[in-house]
Amino acid sequence: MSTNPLLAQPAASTAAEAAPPTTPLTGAVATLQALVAEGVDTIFGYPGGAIIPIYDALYDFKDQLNHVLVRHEQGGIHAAQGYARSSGRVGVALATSGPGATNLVTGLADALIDSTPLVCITGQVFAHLLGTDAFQETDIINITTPVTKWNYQVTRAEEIPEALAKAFYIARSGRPGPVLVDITKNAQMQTFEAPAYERCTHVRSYRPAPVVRNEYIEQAAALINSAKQPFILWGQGVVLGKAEREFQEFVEKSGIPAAWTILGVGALATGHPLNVGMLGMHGNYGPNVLTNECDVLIAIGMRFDDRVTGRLDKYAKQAQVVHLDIDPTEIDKNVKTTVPVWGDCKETLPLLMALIEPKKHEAWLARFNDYTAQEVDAVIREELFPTSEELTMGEVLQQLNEITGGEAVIVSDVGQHQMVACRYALQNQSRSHVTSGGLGTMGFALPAAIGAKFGAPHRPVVAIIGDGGVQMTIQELGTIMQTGVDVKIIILNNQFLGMVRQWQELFHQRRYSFVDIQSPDFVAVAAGYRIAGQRVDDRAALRPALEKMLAHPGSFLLEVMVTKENNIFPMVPQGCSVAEIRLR
Ligand SMILES: Cc1ncc(C[n+]2csc(CCOP(=O)(O)OP(=O)(O)O)c2C)c(N)n1
Repeated sequence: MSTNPLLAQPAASTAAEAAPPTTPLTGAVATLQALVAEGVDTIFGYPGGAIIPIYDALYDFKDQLNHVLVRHEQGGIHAAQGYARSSGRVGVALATSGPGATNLVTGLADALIDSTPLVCITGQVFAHLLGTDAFQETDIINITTPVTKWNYQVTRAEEIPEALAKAFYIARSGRPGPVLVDITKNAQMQTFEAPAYERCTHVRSYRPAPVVRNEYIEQAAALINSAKQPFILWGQGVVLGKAEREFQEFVEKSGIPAAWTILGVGALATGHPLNVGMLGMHGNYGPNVLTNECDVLIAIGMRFDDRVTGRLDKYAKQAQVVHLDIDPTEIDKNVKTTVPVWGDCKETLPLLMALIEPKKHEAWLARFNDYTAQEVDAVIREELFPTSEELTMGEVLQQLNEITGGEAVIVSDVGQHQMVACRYALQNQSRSHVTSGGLGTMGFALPAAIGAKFGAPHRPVVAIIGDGGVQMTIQELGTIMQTGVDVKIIILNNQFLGMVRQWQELFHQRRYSFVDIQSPDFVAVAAGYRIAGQRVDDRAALRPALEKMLAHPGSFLLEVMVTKENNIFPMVPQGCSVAEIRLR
C-alpha cells in the first residue's frame, strides 16, 4: 500500500459520508442566494431577454432583495455607486446582454478610478451562441476588461456560486473596485446540485493586504519627528479603509496641518482646526501654495492625481515624501516617494502613531490660516455672501449649510457647481459627499443620489447638479417617482455648460463654442414625474425655498437661477505648478 497521502484513496463509504449536502437549484436562484449570502439588501437593475431567468427568480426573492427598477442601465450602475459610497458596502447592478451591458461601461470606468466596490451581473446569450453575432450579443468581457478590477464569464450553472463569491471578495478587498460577472442564459436556467454557499477569503495570485514592513514605519516616523514644516494630504483611502478614527488621532497627536482630495473629504470634519482645506485645481489657496514649501509631505490613501499635483516637475520638489497606500502601483507612480508605507492605513496609521512624538506646529499652521484669510477676502466672502444682485452658487451652499448643519449627504455632479459643493459644503462626518472624482462623469449625481439614499436611509440626501449634467440622466426622475425615495435635488442653473464656458473664457479668448445650453422647464418636468418642485431666481426666496425643500416629506426639485458667467477661483491653470494658483 502507498504511503504517499496524495495517492491514498479514501474508502468509498467514508467519501459518501463526507460529501457536503447539496440542493438542486437553478443558476438564477443560485445567483440570488449568493447575493443574499453576501449581505446584499438592494440591487439596481433593468431587465431584458438574456437576464429574464434571474428576473423570474427575483419574483420569489422580493422579501430578501429590494430591486430598484431604474430607467437606464447607466442610472443603475451610478445608483449602485451612490449606494456603495454612502454605505461602505458593495453596490450591485443588474443588466441584460448587449446594449444593457454596454450601458454599464461609463459607471464601471467611474467606479474603477474612484475605487468603488461594485458587483455587476450581466445576462449573456446562450453559451452555444457565443461568437455567432447572436441577437444582443456583445463581448462584454473584452469591452470591460480595462474598466473592471476583475471580470468573468460563467457558462455553466455550477460555476455561479464560486464566481460570485470571488466577485464579492475581489470587489471589497484591498483597494476596492468594480467587478463584472457575465452569466449566459443557459447557465441561469440549468439546474445543478448546489453545495452550501461559501464566501471567498482567498484567491491565488491576488494579495489584497500586504504584510506591513516595520522598517518603513520606523523611517516614516523618524522623518515626521524631525520635520519642521510637515504637511498631510489625505484621500479616499482613509474612508475606504474605515480608518477615520485612526486618522484623526494621528493628525491630532502629530499636530500636522492636513488637506484633502475631493474623495477624501469628510474623513476629518471640515471644521476641525487642523483641517486646512481642499487640494487641487480649484482647491484652497494655502494647501496648494504650501505644498511647495513643506519639508515632509505625508500622503495618506491618495494617488497624486494630476488635478491635485498640477505640473509634476514643479510639485513638492523640496519635500521628502512619505506615501501610505494599500495599492503598490500608486507608490512612485506620479511622485517619487522617500519612504513607501505599503499597507491598509487602518493598520499602518496606528503603527506610525505609536512612534511619533506629540507636537504642535503653530507657526506653520498659522501660515495656512493667513492664506485662508487672503482667500476669504479675494474669493470666499463674495461667493458666500454676495453683494451682487444675482444669486451665486456659493450662497446656495452657504444657506444649505446653515439649515442642515453639515449633516446631509451631498451628491454632486460635474462642473462648476461640483467645485462649489466640494469647496463649501460642511461635512461633519465621513461618507457625506458622493461625487465622480476621477472620471468626472456628468449625469452621475441624480442616479447616485438615489443610490446614496438607499445606502444611508436615515440621512438627508441632497443632489447638487448643473443644468447640463441633469439633462444627461434626467429620466431617473422616473425611478424616484416609482420608488418614492426621498432625494432633494438642487439644480444650479447658470444656463451654460459652465465649467467649459469658464475655460473658453479664460484660455480661448471667450470664444463660447457650444456651451450655451437650453433647458426645459425643470419644475414642470418634475411635476410630470409627480415630484414637487420650485424655481427661485431672487435672494429673498432662496432661504424659504431651501427650508421648504428640506421639510418636504419626499423628493423635491429646486431650480436656482444663478449668475450666468461666474468663474470658480482659486484655480491652478492647467500646466502650472500648484504654487502658481490664482485667486482671480
Ligand atoms: C459625460 C461628460 N461629458 C462631457 C463632460 C465635459 N464637461 C465637464 S464640466 C462640463 C459642463 C457642465 O455643465 P453643467 O452641468 O451645466 O454644470 P456647471 O459647470 O454649469 O456647473 C462639461 C461639458 C463631462 N465631464 N462628462
